[in-house]
Amino acid sequence: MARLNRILSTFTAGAVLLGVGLSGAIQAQMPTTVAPANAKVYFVNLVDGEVVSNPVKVVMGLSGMGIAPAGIDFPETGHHHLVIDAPTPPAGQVIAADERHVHFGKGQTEAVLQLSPGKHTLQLVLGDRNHVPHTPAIVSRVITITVQ
Ligand SMILES: [Cu+2]
Repeated sequence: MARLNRILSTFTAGAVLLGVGLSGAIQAQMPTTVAPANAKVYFVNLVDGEVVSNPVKVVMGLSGMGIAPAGIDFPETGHHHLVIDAPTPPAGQVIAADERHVHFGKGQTEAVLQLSPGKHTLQLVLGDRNHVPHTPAIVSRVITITVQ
């Protein structure tokens, strides 16, 4: 399986490089890591529409894959990213690192947030060792919470 993943990754990288060359696209495309089709990320302790208070605890769930710290090359693993009030990160690109895109590169599965009062959207996105979403992308549904 690991060997197949490597072959697929190499193929994808070649195809992407060709695409960049032809289109002159400015965005750097990264090779992506193949993920099992049944893998899922999900919010363990928050549901869509929930009303919460600060500090907001977020427990991040993963099934069908394992957690590995950023930088570790191991098949069928990744690390969590929490997207706050931002769209789903694009495929084939390094996930931004800013206040709206939080990386859990040590393999953390819980976070505690201070959010401004009002509505916020949250989404989980698994990233590979290079912080690039897998193929297919392992993303949770977008939930909206209200902070009192
Ligand atoms: Cu990351």
